[in-house]
Order: sequence, then C-alpha cells, then structure tokens
Amino acid sequence: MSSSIKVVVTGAAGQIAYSLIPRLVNGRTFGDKKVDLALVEIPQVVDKLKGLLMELEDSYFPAMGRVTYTDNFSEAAKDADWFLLVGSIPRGIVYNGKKIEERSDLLSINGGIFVDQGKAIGSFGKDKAKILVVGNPANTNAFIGKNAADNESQLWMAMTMLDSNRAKSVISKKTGVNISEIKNMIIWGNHSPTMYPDSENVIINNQLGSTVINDISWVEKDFIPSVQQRGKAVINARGASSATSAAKAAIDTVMACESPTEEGNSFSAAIASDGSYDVPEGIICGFPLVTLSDGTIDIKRDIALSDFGKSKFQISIDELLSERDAVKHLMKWLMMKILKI
Ligand code: NAX
Repeated sequence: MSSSIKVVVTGAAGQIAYSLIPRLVNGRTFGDKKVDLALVEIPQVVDKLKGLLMELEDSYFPAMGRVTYTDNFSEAAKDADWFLLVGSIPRGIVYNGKKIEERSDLLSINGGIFVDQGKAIGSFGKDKAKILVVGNPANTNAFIGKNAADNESQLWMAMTMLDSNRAKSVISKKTGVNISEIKNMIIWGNHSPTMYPDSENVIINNQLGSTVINDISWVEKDFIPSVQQRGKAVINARGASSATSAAKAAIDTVMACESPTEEGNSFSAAIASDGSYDVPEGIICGFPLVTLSDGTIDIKRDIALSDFGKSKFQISIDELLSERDAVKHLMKWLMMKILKI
C-alpha cells in the first residue's frame, strides 16, 4: 500500500450506501491506497452499521483500512480527505409531525443538516478535502455546506454523474455507438428535472453530437425529458429510488477526480460558479469539469452553447437562484460572522 486515505460516508445505513461502501474499499476506486472509512448515521439507526461492518469484514477487501461508525459527524470529519454526503431526509417522510412534500420544506430541513456538516468539514476535514453531495436537493445542500465550511481550499461538488451516465445510455441506444465511445456528456444546471443534458457538445465516436444527431424533435421531446425524468421512472418501476446506479455514479465521480481527465473529455458534477458561462457566482451549478495533471479540478471553459442550449440552461440557473433565495435564512450565521456578532 502506497498511502492511506480517509473517507466519510453519511447515510451509511441507506440503500445507496449499501452499494457504494464496498466499492470504496475494493482496491480500484482509490488504486493501491489503504482506505479508512468513517460511517455516519442518525442516532436512531446508527447501531445497524454494526451489521454492515461485519459484512465488510467478511468480504475480504485487502485495501480496507480502519472502519468506524458514529452518529457524531464532527468526530467522523477529523482529518478526512473525502466526504460522500449521501444522507438526507427524503420527500414524503413525516418529519416533526408534518409530511414533507414541498421542495421548499425539503430545502429547509436538509439545509439545516448541511449547515452543521459544513461547519464540521471546514473545521475538522483536511485542507483540500473533496466533498460530494448526493443527498437531495444536492446542489443547494452543497451550496449551504460550502458556505458554512468557509474553507476555500476544499472542493464542494453536487452529484450529476448519474444524470450524465443516464444520458450516455440514451445516446448509445439512439446511435448504436457503445457507451465507452460517448464522451464529454455535460449536465448543465441543477440535479433536478430542469437540468440540461447537452446532446450538441457530447462527443460520439470522436464526432460532435450536433453533427451526429440531426433530430431536434427527438432531442426536445425524447432525449431531454427522458434524462430529466429518469429518476422518477426508476421509482415507478422499482418502487424505490435509484440506488446501485447512484452508487456507481458516486464512484465514477471520485475516480474522475482522482486521475487526470483525458484530452477532449470532461466529467459531470456541479461546483460553485466562478462566473463561467455567465452563471451567477457562488451557486453550485452543473458544469463540464476536468482534473488537471496536478490534481486541480477546473471548469472546462471552451464549450460553445447554442441559443437552444443557452435557453434550456437558463431555466435550470433560474431554479438554482430561487433555491438559493429559499435558503437565505440559513446563511444568517454567515452574516453574523461577517458582522462579527
Ligand atoms: P435512504 O433513505 O435509503 O438512506 C438515507 C439515509 O440517510 C438513511 O439511512 C437516513 O437515516 C440517513 N440520514 C438522514 N439524515 C442524516 C444525517 N443528518 N446524517 C447521517 N445520515 C443521515 O436513501 P437513499 O436511497 O440512500 O438516497 C439518499 C439520498 O440520495 C436521497 O436524498 C436521494 O434523494 C438522493 N439521490 C441523489 C441522486 C443524485 O444523483 N444526486 C440520485 C439518487 C438519489 O435519489
């Protein structure tokens, strides 16, 4: 083993985590590094993690290091390199006597969780730690967490890789090209039904999507809605939300960050806007990303968006801005800090 890495996973007793956690220690995700795991759950279910730990021990993972579990996030966060924030309160659950149906309620409840987790990550996580938010509403949770962490060396991302993988699959079926030859599949905007999967800038067998797919009606009426609504379709068919594909997408994101991106390609995740593509600064927005040879992750800035693409992307940007406004009250602590109250 060349070195070790510490990974924190929240929502560790949930269905995504059950598929995700073994892959973190399988010796492929982090190459030959030894992987220490800190698994986090809410107090009501944290003891279930004893069973998961037993299964991990029984699975023979030579790359697995120390595995701990706790309901104390700050304790888990100490010196961690990676945070996979999967845990959140899902829509439809009864919380404090009220059924959570509205996105605004979901934003508020999960937002509160992400203030605390963000503060702990900023204080106890390693400088340069990477944080991938999977728990929904992922972009705005990441926005809240990043602001609470207040540590510019750390990289906060929200997961859009699952949307990108879904889009590659749809394009593969449409064109007959194997998914391995479909690259630069960009998801612009929010991980929500407003996202814009970009069929014009995708690379299909070394050719630009806009030259391969000459069927705007299919793009508008089939491709975009099917990617946007795929999560719902899985729920309808399976009676539960995507789990194994979400876990695979989280692993794909980690691996994309851990090694340089090949020339001409990009990977999908949402990060804080620096104003690129005229996206208001600060919101956590889906962009094409590249990992540079020094390990830095940057926005790929040379993508040409058509007027059609810009108009679709703008819908998602507007949604992100309205979500930002809905959680402004959670930024109070930030104002207090600035005003030194
Ligand atoms: P589950 O309900 O199976 O598991 C969630 C787990 O999180 C539960 O065990 C719960 O106790 C735990 N949890 C809640 N609050 C916590 C906290 N503050 N600290 C630690 N743990 C906490 O959900 P699962 O199917 O695993 O999905 C998890 C999240 O991923 C959901 O928010 C879901 O909406 C989201 N998804 C995001 C996707 C993406 O592409 N970004 C796709 C898949 C998925 O829908």
